[in-house]
Amino acid sequence: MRITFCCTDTNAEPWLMGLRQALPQAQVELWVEGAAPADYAVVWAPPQRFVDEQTQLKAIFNIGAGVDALMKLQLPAGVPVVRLDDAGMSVQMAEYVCHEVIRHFREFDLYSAAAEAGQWSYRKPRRRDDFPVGVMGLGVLGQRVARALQSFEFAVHGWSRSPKSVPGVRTYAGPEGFLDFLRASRFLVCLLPLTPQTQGIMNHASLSQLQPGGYVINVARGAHLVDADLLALLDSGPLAGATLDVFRTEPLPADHPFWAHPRIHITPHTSARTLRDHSIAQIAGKIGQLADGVALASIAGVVDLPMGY
Ligand code: NDP
Ligand code: OXD
Repeated sequence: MRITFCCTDTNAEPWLMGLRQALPQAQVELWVEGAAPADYAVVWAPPQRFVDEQTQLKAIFNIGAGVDALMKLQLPAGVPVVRLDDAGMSVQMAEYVCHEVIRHFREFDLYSAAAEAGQWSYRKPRRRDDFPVGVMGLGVLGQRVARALQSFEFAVHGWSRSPKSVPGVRTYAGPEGFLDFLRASRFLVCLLPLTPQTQGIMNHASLSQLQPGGYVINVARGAHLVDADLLALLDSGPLAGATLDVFRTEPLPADHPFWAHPRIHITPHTSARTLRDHSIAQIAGKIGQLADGVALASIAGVVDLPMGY
């Protein structure tokens, strides 16, 4: 069995070593132009040339949860794409989102500023009920985040494409449920895949529907957000702040207004990192299953190509 590895912006060597250890029967090689055809590919944002050349693939494994970079390519018909299914990311995402929700709700930035000024000053406690959280996307990561927020007794609302039942979460689905979902939310957490339907979904019209003092947390993809609309709503008043982990251009350009905005918190696409060991174990397990003839339908993380996620 041959496995080809083609991951942009990734230190290949430890992945190659890990895959070789996990699949000793396989020949695992870094892709170079003109390489021999492989049975399986392990990729992150490969070039079109890669898929054009690798014509005998039985499956493509993406070393991330989001497949938007792959969906921009002309993929060969009939070759399944398998994305990471959690692989240690959901707990990181839960930590990150809870941290940001609690930091804002408890006004910890103001306490830090007071401490820096040597002031011992109390703030009036805010009512948790006034800070309902809306989670857009109730998949692997969204549901984990919703569960974590519930443990801090926040009211959690969730929105997905198809109707979902998630214990303790008030759920909404499809375009018809979107307005009610937004109106029920003060925090808005984006955990949607980037598809033609979700591109630019956080814009002036949608963000204006959040409850007063709305707070945006984007941990999905930069293109979900219309940057200028967020800035306008922060500066004109209805939105209180935003935490952004993902951007239309990454790294975020030095002259982007987000950097200097006093109510925008920025992290460098780090809310849930791909954990190499977890990911290799998951991918190797699935390659083993496919090689043993296990049906694709029973493998978690197979992408619905027409849906784009
Ligand atoms: P899933 O595929 O498990 O979940 C996606 C959810 O979004 C599903 O609930 C789905 O609905 C919903 N959805 C999709 N399209 C629509 C739509 N048009 N309208 C409403 N809801 C929609 O993905 P994950 O939870 O694993 O990951 C989500 C995203 O998080 C990834 O695509 C990636 O971009 C991002 N990510 C970011 C990371 C970071 O470090 N910042 C790390 C990892 C992932 P339904 O349930 O009906 O299918
Ligand atoms: C992912 C990411 O999609 O890290 O996994 O953004």
